[in-house]
Amino acid sequence: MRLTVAQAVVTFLANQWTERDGVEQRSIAGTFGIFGHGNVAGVGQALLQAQRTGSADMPYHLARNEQAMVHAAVGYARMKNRLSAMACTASIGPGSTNMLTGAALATVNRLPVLLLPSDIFATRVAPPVLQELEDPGSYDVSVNDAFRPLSRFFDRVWRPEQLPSALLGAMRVLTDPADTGAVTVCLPQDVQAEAYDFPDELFARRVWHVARPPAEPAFVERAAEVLRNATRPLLIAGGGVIYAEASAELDRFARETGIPVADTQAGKGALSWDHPNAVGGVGSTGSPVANRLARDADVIIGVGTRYSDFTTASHTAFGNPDVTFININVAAFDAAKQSALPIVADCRAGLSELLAALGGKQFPTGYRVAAAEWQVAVDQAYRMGHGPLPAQAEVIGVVNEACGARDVVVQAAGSMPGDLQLLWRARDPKQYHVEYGFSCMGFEIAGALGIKMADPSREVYALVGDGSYLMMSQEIVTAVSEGVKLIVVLVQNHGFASIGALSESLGSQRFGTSYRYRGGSQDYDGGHLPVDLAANAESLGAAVIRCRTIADLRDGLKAARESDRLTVVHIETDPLSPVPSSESWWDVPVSEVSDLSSTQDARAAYVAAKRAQRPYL
Ligand SMILES: Cc1ncc(C[n+]2csc(CCOP(=O)(O)OP(=O)(O)O)c2C)c(N)n1
Ligand SMILES: [Mg+2]
Repeated sequence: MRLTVAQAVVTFLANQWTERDGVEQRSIAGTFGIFGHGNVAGVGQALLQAQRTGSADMPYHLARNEQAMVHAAVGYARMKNRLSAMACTASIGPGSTNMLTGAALATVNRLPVLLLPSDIFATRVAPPVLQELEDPGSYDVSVNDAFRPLSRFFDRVWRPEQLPSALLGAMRVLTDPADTGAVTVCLPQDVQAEAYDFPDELFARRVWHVARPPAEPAFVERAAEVLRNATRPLLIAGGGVIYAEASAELDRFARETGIPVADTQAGKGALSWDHPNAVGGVGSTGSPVANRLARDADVIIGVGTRYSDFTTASHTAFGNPDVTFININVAAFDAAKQSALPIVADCRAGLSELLAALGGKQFPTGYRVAAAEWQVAVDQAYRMGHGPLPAQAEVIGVVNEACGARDVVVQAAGSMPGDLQLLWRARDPKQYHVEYGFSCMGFEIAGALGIKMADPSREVYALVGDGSYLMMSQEIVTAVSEGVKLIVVLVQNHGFASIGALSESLGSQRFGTSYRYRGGSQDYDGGHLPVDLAANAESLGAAVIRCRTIADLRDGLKAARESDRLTVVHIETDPLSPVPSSESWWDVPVSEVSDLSSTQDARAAYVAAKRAQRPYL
């Protein structure tokens, strides 16, 4: 088939399918993009031709910012449990480098996205092309080399002959649950438009089977032996449980063994909050119930978790001197963490096999009393009646109660991820979407767009801090133009409640964390700025509801749900409002020497806290 390289890419991608458990879906369901001279006549022409002639089914979605379009693609892939993803086409130079943060975010979160940055001329007839880096020491280096460490697969197609192997390599990594992340195929500007006689077989319908690898029986037997001799095990459910759709197996495992189940940010919702074995989040922003269980546990069963420092409370969460780990993970890299007994397997398969090998072993369920008491504390936080401005915990409570069981909440950075992990009651494995691998400010609205595109049957709530909103809110315009309805809850607290509190706890006196006029001192201690984010959202095409009180918010959310327009619900909260303690810690180093007494005090507390840190060797 004589096609340009770009036409071949589009035709190939339209014919890739993913299959797991007998269900087939499109591997690459569509393409986000922003055109410039690097892709308008190559990939752009190919997408146009596909639409006009019907030669390939590849919907195109015009984004407003390249970083944000990768966030949208990530939201899409996570909602699809990594079985379907989106491609992103960007122009050369800044269009492509704008995708770097999104690439890192995808790879950190182990979520598939296909990035197609445009690249410098392969033929080098008139260098430098507009926006070319020019490395005097190497003519084949371009800005796109910055994608290499951020991508799980990286290739550059200097010649059309290389395209088949590049595309097949890309698909292999995109569809491998152990290896997936950002996949980058750079397309030089001239090569995109170059024609070549591609073999017909390249464009045949291809189905990528997504495996559920079973565990090595010897490892399961050894893990069962360890567990049979345990007295206080705790299971930690990570995002892998949700991606493997293993909630039913986890439920069975928990009910039949009695073992309590804590969750990570990515794993929240793997079991419903009111499951008899659920004890809430574990780690720095986890529930005190889970953290007390973690402190004493003799065996930790980590299922589908990458053990971020928030999960391990920077290696202070597990205090039993004899604690050992059993990890079930599809990725050998994660299964081996904490010197664990590694069960390298699909979470669903691994849980079933381990349960069968346990032979009916049961553990005491006394923790249920504390878990029930904790829920009373959550209720109180939801209704604390804080004033004069409401507390963020109350906002979370109202959104939680407004949400139907299948609705989705989206967040990524600021003080909300911690408050949400502590207080949110998730009822469905796909309800809680907090991007906390990269915790990237600005993910929320763009991510919500991709989530809603992946499952239009669900109401999607993006909770956005004022800092995140100012960093990246322009995808409101994309959502409006695509007819995608979102509910954006915009929480205005005039700066960084999160880093402000962190700064204070580390002796840095909230320096440089508030959005105010530069006042008399050297910090921003003047009045509030004349910034009206609600008006800003309105100007981007959103319907806006301004709320002053929690009662207003309840009414506002009801109106937003009933509307078919993207609606921004704006509320101001008290950045200093309290939440219950997690009884946990997070390692953020404090200056060892300082002339400030606040830093000296924080350093002393830091040194004391670090004593609880363990290597888990
Ligand atoms: C892109 C990016 N830059 C910086 C940070 C560091 N950071 C984490 S939270 C935060 C402040 C967030 O402010 P806001 O969205 O208003 O949330 P709040 O803390 O007020 O809840 C910053 C700067 C980050 N996570 N992401
Ligand atoms: Mg804020």
